[in-house]
Amino acid sequence: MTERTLSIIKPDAVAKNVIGQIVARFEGAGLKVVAARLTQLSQADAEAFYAVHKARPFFKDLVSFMISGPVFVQVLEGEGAILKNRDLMGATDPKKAEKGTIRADFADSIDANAVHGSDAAETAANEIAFFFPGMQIHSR
Ligand code: RTP
Ligand code: MG
Repeated sequence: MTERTLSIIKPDAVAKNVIGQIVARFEGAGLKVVAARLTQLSQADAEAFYAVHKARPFFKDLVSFMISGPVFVQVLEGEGAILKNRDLMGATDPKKAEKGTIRADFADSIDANAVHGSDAAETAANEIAFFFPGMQIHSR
């Protein structure tokens, strides 16, 4: 099934100047970028985006990391895009991420872990609407 998912290249990976290398992984796996922008999240944006984690002990660190520099936000489209993106990303903790995954190759720590990806159909729809509200996104 053709799906859409939200991907964020996080501040650590943007600072390392590897946006292109990460997008190439998506493209190499057959995912297409159908919307994209570089943006600086405010504290309120980051808190709202990661609201599901509000009660978790890592929430404060997560929010301060996500606002520490610009992020590159994209909508990826393709067959099974949600799971495909999660597979390309690798495990949350780069030490546990499989060889050849984005987090194994580009992430430094569980906090600075290079990428975000939606984890299910419902969160993908909500996250796409969060970053690209009311926008007509064209398939390609
Ligand atoms: P993401 O939402 O960013 O794609 O990451 P994920 O699904 O792999 O992991 P999730 O459980 O949703 O956690 C969101 C982010 O919070 C940080 N985290 N820290 N110290 C910890 O135990 C811990 N657990 C999660 C990570 O930066 C993770 O990406
Ligand atoms: Mg998550």
